[in-house]
Amino acid sequence: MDSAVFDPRPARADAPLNSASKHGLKIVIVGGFGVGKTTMVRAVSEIRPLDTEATMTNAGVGIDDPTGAPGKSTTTVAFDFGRISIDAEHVLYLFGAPGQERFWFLWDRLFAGALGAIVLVDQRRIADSWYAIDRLEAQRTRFIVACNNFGGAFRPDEVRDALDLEPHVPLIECDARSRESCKSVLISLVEHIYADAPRVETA
Ligand SMILES: Nc1nc2c(ncn2[C@@H]2O[C@H](COP(=O)(O)OP(=O)(O)OP(=O)(O)O)[C@@H](O)[C@H]2O)c(=O)[nH]1
Ligand SMILES: [Mg+2]
Repeated sequence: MDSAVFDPRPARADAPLNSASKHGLKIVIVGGFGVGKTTMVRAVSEIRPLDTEATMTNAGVGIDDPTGAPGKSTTTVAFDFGRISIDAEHVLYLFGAPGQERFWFLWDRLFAGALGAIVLVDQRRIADSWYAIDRLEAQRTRFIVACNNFGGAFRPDEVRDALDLEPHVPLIECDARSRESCKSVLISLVEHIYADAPRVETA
């Protein structure tokens, strides 16, 4: 086995859900085609994720737009699903959205009941992220923006301006291939949700 891709986690497909689990929290990873959504779910899930990758064939010519990620041969046609147990009672469920425009109608359904969302951005194709941000704002779903490391050269304030992000929305950098980096993104999202949540006054 290639040591660079060796995963020390034990048999992920066999990681059963803790029987004491009571609270499921849903997080959605969304963004344009080929920004790394499936890669992120795969990197951070404790179970072997469910994915719905289909080979991109000539049948998609003129319908799908593969130009943003020319080396990519498969695309998500429904969604990715992964899981992270936080403690004995709390579990995060991760849903990776499909990126091709013809599947965007699924996004609003995926956002339903979500605690929050991560908008993954490839700095070389910032405009591909506009629709995701638009939908999340329309749905009033809290989100953060994570710039995946494809080697873009813009400063964070330039990306923020290009996305017309509200000042309170965090913008961070990540590498969707790295489990540690994905964990940091999830922690940033949860911190943002916590900071942004209305406070309940206790007597
Ligand atoms: N250089 C670099 N490549 C990455 C990174 N993250 C993902 N990739 C690669 O980019 C490609 C796209 O990854 P996917 O995870 O399939 O992208 P996606 O957003 O799920 O794509 P769709 O579901 O088809 O929209 C894959 O070949 C990944 O290996 C990254 O951080 N840096
Ligand atoms: Mg995908």
